Amino acid sequence: MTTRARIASAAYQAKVTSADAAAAMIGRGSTVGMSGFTGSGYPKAVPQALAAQIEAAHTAGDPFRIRVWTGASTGPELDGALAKADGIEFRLPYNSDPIAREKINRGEMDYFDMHLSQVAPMAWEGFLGPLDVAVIEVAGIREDGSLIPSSSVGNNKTWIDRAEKVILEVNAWQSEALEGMHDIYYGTALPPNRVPIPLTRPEDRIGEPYFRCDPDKVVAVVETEAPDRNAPFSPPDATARAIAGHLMEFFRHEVARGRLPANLLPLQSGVGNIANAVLTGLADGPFDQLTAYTEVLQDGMLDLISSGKLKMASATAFSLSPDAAEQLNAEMAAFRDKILLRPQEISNHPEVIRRLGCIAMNGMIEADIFGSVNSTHVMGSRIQNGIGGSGDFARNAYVSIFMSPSTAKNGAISAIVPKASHVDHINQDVQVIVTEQGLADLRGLSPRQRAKAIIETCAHPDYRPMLQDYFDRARQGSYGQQSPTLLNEALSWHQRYVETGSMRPHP
Ligand code: 0RQ
Repeated sequence: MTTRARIASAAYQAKVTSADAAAAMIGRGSTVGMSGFTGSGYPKAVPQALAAQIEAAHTAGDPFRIRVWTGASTGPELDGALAKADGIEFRLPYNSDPIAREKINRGEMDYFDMHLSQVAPMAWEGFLGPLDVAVIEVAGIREDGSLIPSSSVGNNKTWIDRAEKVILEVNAWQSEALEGMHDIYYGTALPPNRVPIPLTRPEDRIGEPYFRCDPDKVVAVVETEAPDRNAPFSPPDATARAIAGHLMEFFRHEVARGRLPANLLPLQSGVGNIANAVLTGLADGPFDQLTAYTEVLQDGMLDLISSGKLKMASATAFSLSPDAAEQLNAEMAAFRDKILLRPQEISNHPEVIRRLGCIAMNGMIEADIFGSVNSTHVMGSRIQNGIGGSGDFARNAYVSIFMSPSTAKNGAISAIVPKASHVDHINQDVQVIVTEQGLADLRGLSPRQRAKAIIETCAHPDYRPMLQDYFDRARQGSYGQQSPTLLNEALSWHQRYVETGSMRPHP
């Protein structure tokens, strides 16, 4: 079907224009809410046209920048292009683009890294300020003017409702069979009028398949035919397979003890290669009739659905390698009754996560010996991505799991440290830590017991004696003995890395 045929409403057809003309409608210094979540469903043409206009303005000596809000990370045509043009003054709520990351870490771009479930409520509460323009990718426009969502939902409902002007990109690359896969809930309200979210099973439909949109606000419709762009996953290596193996053993054990049902509980799986490897482990494991209540659907989730092991998955976005995205597009109809895409305030809603009892599995940069986790800041100051949805899930999960290789940078850095250089997840929100060395079940353990379990089970053998020696001395010299810590020495582990590129003792 051509892009034009995807625009069934005559009123919207009359608004079709070029990406350049649409970008020119975005005023200098505007706050722009764009669609997009983990490399899917982001606008591809207008941001690039806007980046070119910003570059020209810089060259002409009359520069301007905009403020960009999204669902989560986007693609090179949005964050990459705008950051390269030095066009972003302020960014929320998540970024994984390397050019934008550099600008943020050089102090040239302000970045508000936030819990993804809180973005839409905070926008409605008015704390984020006004929203001038929404730029939203859709898969089509229906005759009645309602919008068929694209490969991510994210915060689109909120941006469309809150923005003064709306620009739509209709992308013919997106599968037409996406229609019907979305569940857009319009029942949220601000306190004191907030009501319970009526969702008790991952498969429950509580909303409608389309976005409502006031046609008077739509100032431009732009036609595109361009793929979502995501990096491919690397095949699971020995480390990832070992982590997956420890987790499978843990699940088997929990089922045998009657602490988890035989088909487990709704799975949440974070971003990255390790998370994807765990899903591959589940495909080869003994568990059937699985469900997922998660944020993003990676290649491994689709494989689990195809193999019949996963009954259904609820998320807010796809996050697929290019091959998996093309394959899904070709086979979308077969997945339609097994996948639901929801707004991120629902996919990540603490109330729902707690009710369903999700098994949360997220990556980390480092954990300290008491189980506090750093997901965001390398050496406590340099942001990698952001907290994303990991906090929404970790605090409210039935079991909250964090996983990582036990070392980074070819063994020069230990992922288990005396004290995390930045804390995203306090030890009370971290119940299980797993590295390729082993899995530490921290539930019900005191800080001193946790330290013993983490050092003995998760730390790499190269670092275990150093950590044990440190902890033994902290058991003597610490100010208090609830969480024994030698403050200066604990942080010197990170200092050592800054000075020599390694956490090993100075030569
Ligand atoms: O750096 O790219 O320069 O080589 O950090 O690390 O090993 O590629 O790991 O892709 O699994 O990401 C926590 C970042 C892990 C991710 C994090 C360096 C390492 C590499 C990336 P290089 P890897 P992963 C729901 C869940 C927060 C959001 C979240 C993340 C780079 O999981 O962003 O959970 N989580 N969302 O070398 C120094 C260490 C290091 C280190 C790793 N200890 N010290 N550098 N690195 N550990 C989904 C969403 O919310 C969207």
